[in-house]
Amino acid sequence: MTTSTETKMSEKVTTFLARKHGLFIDGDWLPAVSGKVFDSFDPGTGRVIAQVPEGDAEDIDLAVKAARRAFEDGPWGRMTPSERGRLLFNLADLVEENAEELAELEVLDNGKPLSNARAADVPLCADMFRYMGGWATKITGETLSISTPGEYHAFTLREPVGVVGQIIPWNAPLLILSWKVAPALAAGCTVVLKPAEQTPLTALRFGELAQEAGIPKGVINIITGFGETAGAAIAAHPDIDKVSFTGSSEVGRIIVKAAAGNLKRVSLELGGKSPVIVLPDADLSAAIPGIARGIFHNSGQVCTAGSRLYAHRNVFDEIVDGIVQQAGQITVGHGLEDGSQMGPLISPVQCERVMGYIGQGRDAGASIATGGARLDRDGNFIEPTVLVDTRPEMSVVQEEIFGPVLCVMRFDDDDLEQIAKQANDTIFGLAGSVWTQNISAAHKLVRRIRAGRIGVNTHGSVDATLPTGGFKQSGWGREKGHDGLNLYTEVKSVIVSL
Ligand code: TXE
Repeated sequence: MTTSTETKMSEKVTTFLARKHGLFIDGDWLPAVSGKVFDSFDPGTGRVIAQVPEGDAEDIDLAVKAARRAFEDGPWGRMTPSERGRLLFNLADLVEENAEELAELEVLDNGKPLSNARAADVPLCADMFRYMGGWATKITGETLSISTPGEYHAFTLREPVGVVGQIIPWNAPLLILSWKVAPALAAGCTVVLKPAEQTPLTALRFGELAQEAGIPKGVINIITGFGETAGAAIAAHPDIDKVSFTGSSEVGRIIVKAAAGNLKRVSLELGGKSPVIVLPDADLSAAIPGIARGIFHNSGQVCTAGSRLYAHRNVFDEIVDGIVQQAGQITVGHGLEDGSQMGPLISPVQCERVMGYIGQGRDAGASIATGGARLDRDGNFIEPTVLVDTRPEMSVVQEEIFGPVLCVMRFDDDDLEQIAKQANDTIFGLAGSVWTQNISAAHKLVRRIRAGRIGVNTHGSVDATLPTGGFKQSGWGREKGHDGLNLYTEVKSVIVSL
């Protein structure tokens, strides 16, 4: 029997899912050395949609050797920056040419609504390759004014870090892949990438597009597999020069320890608990939908989600009513269903985790203004949820829930220092937003909030130019923008005696 979602799948996607998939190593598609495979599930139905190889340490080692050869022996290292840039442009074009297939695969793998994958994930992935392709020809050092001019000529070079390991999560698989692969390639590095075990499919399709784009063999290697095996092997591998990780803070710490073995460079994009501050003069007609989008987009599975709302007493009731109303209007459904605006959570485990937090909040005295329950259907669906009467010490306010759950708190005075203090009162520092028409208050708060990205009258954007990353325990380094490129270069000082 075919289901309504299966009938909506295009022929291309159906054929891709049914294929025997391989690990992408040195330009070839290979089974795992162990011969093992694992299932990939559609989070909107809970059904198995594909099987992929279960790579582990042995496969990672083969991939690292291929990446090392490609880095040292060429042709990658001998290509001109403009040739490298052109290959990235080719990749961007191919992502666009195959946009519909990639969007559909992303929906089946991750659960997000097709409209979101079409409007955001896929075009932003193409943008990222084009943006970083442009940087390939603009990687420069500096001429230095050394203290004994005339006797020395001193300058810096920016060189590729080398072989990089990249471990990505499941919440925006294709987009986060682009944030890591595009700058690495622009800088001249070679890559061993591990997608999350929940979402291996768009990475595998991307590997085929990389081949079609003309990226030389060994430059990009893609190993599907689990975190504790394949991921851990990347973090610990002695011949990987840098590891870039996006995921939980807990695993971030494990990566740091493993990377200490050969002191590889580490960049981390970890959890968040981003504050949203609404001052009494805010334009609520913009703030209410903006804040609702900021928490319910991608079912709240966004590291920068605005999950703690601080609203001034004068606007508190109107804001809460407005967001509750918005939440009630969101069509929750399978990502391929017509009109679906919010999909399922990634897995039954994530559903349990989020429901556990809602329960903890209720037990600690929070009230549920809307939502709070699972949907009575197959798949990992939870209603958009708003918790009020939350207090700073509650776990729902302190910890990353990574689901469609907003905690709302009220503040009574106009002291910006106090407001910033509350906003800063977690271990995280990834993002935040301020909603006000008072330009002076906005700028004061921007400087006081300790986070890597702040929106004013918007919760933010994932534009290729905007560096994103964390203060405090939200991570190390910034991805995207020029900073994102610099994560993949080493600075070399050169001094010439004249
Ligand atoms: O993440 P994990 P999980 C947060 C979010 C979520 C929580 C748990 O709060 O509820 O993490 O999600 C790989 N060595 N974020 O358990 O385990 C794993 O295979 C090396 C925030 O899914 O961190 C996957 O590829 N790698 C976040 C990736 O790490 C390991 C996005 C992420 O999985 C590993 C995702 C190990 N020992 C979750 N163990 C964000 N910042 O956007 C796992 N992995």
